[in-house]
Parts: sequence; structure tokens; C-alpha cells
Amino acid sequence: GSWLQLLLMLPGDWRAGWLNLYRFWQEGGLHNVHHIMARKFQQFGPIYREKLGVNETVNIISPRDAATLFQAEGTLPERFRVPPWVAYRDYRNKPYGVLLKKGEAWRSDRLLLNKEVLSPQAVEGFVPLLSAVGEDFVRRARAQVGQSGRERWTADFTHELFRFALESVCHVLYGERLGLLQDFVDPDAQRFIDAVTLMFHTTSPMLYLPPALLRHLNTKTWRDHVWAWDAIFSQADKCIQNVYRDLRLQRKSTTEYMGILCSLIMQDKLPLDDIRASVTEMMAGGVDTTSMTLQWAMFELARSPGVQEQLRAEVLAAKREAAGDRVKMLKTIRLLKAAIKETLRLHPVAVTLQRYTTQEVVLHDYRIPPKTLVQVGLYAMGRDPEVFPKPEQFSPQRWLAAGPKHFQGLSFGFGPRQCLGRRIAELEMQLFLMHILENFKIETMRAVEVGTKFDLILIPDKPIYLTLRPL
Ligand code: HEM
Ligand code: 2DC
Repeated sequence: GSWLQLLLMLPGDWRAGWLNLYRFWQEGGLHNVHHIMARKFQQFGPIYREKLGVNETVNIISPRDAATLFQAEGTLPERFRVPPWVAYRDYRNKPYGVLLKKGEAWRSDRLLLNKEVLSPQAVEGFVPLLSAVGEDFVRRARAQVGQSGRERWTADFTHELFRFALESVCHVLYGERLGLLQDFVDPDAQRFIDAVTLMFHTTSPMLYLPPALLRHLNTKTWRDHVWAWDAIFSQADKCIQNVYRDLRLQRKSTTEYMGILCSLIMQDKLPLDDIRASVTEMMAGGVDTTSMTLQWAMFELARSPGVQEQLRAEVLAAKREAAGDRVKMLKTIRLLKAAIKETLRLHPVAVTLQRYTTQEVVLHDYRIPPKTLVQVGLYAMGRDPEVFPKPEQFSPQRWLAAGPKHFQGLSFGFGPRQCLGRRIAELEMQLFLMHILENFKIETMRAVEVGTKFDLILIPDKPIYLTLRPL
């Protein structure tokens, strides 16, 4: 009774879910989820209730409320399960990986994966693998500079970075190179990249519909979505089969690190189907996320030459001191790490973080009942002047200054359900930027304003042109 009453008091548009969805659609909400949320926080204050289609949520923006939410999440946290992703797996009878699993089944898989993917020991082994891909990018960029005949390389780097990101994640997953930073690009790999982009793109129009309805709809969006996941699963399966075969035929050298998949197979603790499901998710999750973040990072550094110089000085000093030892270098590049955090503050991949409450929580004096879907407006929080003074300023230094940073850096989520690929992503981005800063000046043409578009993940709303100029 009292729960209901308190929920009823929450501000927001939550009475007419379908009408709200219709309005949302009309307003062009599909690609503007982040702007609409920011506006609702302005209109309703730091907590509001909403209903879109079948989805009811309570939305919060302050780090304090986020802390309350996450501290009450328990040992089996659950986030919003993206309906079309669930619907695809049920339709094709594919197993869920950690991304979509729930309860104890999620937890046991996740604990085994954490050891191979997230633990400090495992992660140190990724350094040479990811650094090598960064070096290849530099080599390719130098070749492009040479070909241009103009002492620089100017381009929209989207596709180059997609290939860099897929090459990186596959190197750590499979211990093998795909060769995507060469002139000839394997068409199957390119198809995988296109499929991941299409998969994200076709997810957003179906986000607010129930999974049961989705596969009975024979719309183009659903068919494209199925095509995209099919392409993702079949390409990942090929990579997995290759490794499996090499392992059986003892073609893998046992002296060097052989990759996450090999370790998981040899440990023999997780059934092969579950390994495959989660490795497929990691391969797909490793493309658009890091590449878009790197693109934003280079854009911000191009627009703030002063910050760029500071970072370069830090990286070059670290290199001298560590005599080129990348593991050592990574321990001293504080400002570069802060620059990545700062990039993700302004340009988060995930518009929100979400959790289903398992017990009553009190957020801003409202009692929220169990089983409520609560969303932390990550994009809105990153641009809230109450949380980040002068939010429009790109200032990595703000992360190093004194003062509380409690629940402010949430770009990879929080707790046991946080991003599984976090350490891979961070290392990959740190090493990439280290190599770039050691070799090139990053410039951008004019003061072109680039906005943000929601395409399930947040991406630039227009192409970004960048110039790399050898130092
Ligand atoms: C989950 C962000 C890169 C794989 C998540 C979540 C966020 C996130 C916010 C939800 C966390 C939560 O609910 O608390 C990012 C960002 C990335 C990135 C900002 C890069 C800039 C990657 C990469 C991989 C990956 C490279 C694969 C290697 C996953 C998986 C999950 C996840 C599998 C689901 C984990 C689970 O439910 O147990 N990511 N991600 N992500 N991410 Fe990432
Ligand atoms: C999208 O309202 C908007 O890391 C929804 O690497 C709420 C929501 C739920 C889950 C989020 C999703 C949003 C954005 C993309 C995320 C996803 C969880 C994991 C996924 C943040 C905010 C991502 C990109 C993974 C994707 C792995 C996949 C390709 C197998």
C-alpha cells in the first residue's frame, strides 16, 4: 500500500506508456534518448518515473543516489535485458552468455570469466598483445602519411578504428592476429564489423517492445537484426573452431600466452557452449565500444592542444624512465588514464546504467519498492554542472584534483555486474593513445561541432575528420 503510494508521488510521465512511446517516436526520440533524459531531469528534478511502451523505470542522476542503488544490489545484480537480444537467442535457440544470463547461472560463469579476463594477473599478459596491435596502427598510419605525399594523414577514422578494435580483442581472445591493419582486409572480418554495427542500429527501434512480440513481427528491422546476429555468431564460431582445432592438433605453442579462449578450454571448468556464448559476446562487444571512445578521445585532444602536449610529455617521460617497458609505463601515466575517464564522462558508451532493486531503497526521500527498474542517467550525470563544474570543458585534470569522486566514474558500470571487458578496453585504449602520442600530433580541421546520437550505444552524430602529423 504505502509503497504504491510513494511510487505514485514520483514526478514524471508514467501513466500512459503507449501514448508516451508514440510521442517519443514523433519527437525523434529514437536517436535522442540521452537528450530527452537530460531534459526530463531539468523538468522533474533529480528523480522521475517514466513509462515507455511496456518499460517502467525510475530515473536518477546524482552520484549519491547511484551509490545507494549499487550498494543495495546484492550478489546477483540484474540490469535491463535488451529485448531483441533475448528474442534472437530464443528464436535461434542459442545459449545466453554472461550478458543475458541471470541468477546463479550468471554468477558461476562470470566468476570463471573474471579470472581470465579481468584479474590483474591475466591482464598483465594482455599488454604485449595489445601493444603490438597499437604499433601496427602506427605503422599503417606512417604508410598512409607517405602515400599522401603531404606529411600527414587526414581521414574519418571510424573504419580504421573498428578494424583496430576487432584486431585487438581477437588477439587477446584467440591469441592470433587477423591482419586487419594490412592493406588487404579479410571480407569475413569486415562483414563481422558491419554486422555488429547493424545489430546495434536495429536494436534501438525495438527496445521498448516485449520480446515475445518481436519475433512474430516480420518487419525489416527484425529481419536485419536476425541477419546481423547470425553473421556475428557464425564468424565467432569460425574463430572458435580454429582455435579448438589447433589445440587438438597441438598446433598451439605452449610457451607463449595463447589467449582467453584457450585458457578457458584447457581449464575445462565451463561447458564449451557457455564458453562459446560468452566469447561471442566479448568479440562483438569489443568493436564499437573502444573504437568510438578512441575516436572521441582523439577529437577532444585535437581540440585541446595544451592537454595533448601535457599527455605527450607524460608518455615520453614514462617511456624514458621505463626504458620502453610497457608494463612499467602503464603504472605512471596517470594523466592519460584520467583523459580516458574524462572522454567517457562526456561521451559514455552506455546512456544509462540499470538495476532491478531487490529490496526497498530510498532515493531522494522516495521509497522505491523491490523489482523496480532504476536507471542511472550516465550521460546526463556526466554533463550535470552540480556534479562536474564547467561540464563542457574537457579537463582530465579534474579526476586528479583533491575532493570526493564518489560514484562519479561509472562509465563501465559498477560492482560484480560491471563491464567484463573493462580491463581489456582500458588497456587497449591506453596503449593505443600511448603509441599515437609518441608518434603523431593529432589535429582536427576546423571547430566543427559534433553532437551525440543514440544508436543503442552513443556515437558521434556526424563523421569526425582527424589529422595525424608525424612529430
Ligand atoms: C557490460 C561499458 C567495452 C563486454 C557493460 C556495461 C557497461 C559497459 C556500462 C554494463 C555494466 C553494468 O551494468 O554495471 C563499456 C565501455 C567499453 C566497453 C564504456 C569501452 C569503452 C567492452 C569490451 C568488451 C565488453 C571491449 C569485450 C571484451 C561486456 C560484457 C558485458 C558488458 C560481456 C556484460 C557483463 C555481464 O553482464 O556480466 N559494458 N564496455 N565491453 N561489457 Fe562492456
Ligand atoms: C541501451 O535503455 C539503452 O557494453 C537501454 O559491450 C538500456 C541498456 C541496457 C544495456 C546496455 C545498453 C543500454 C547499451 C549497450 C551496453 C548494454 C550492456 C552491455 C552493452 C552497455 C544502455 C555493451 C555495448 C556490450 C555489448 C555486448 C554485445 C554486443 C554482445
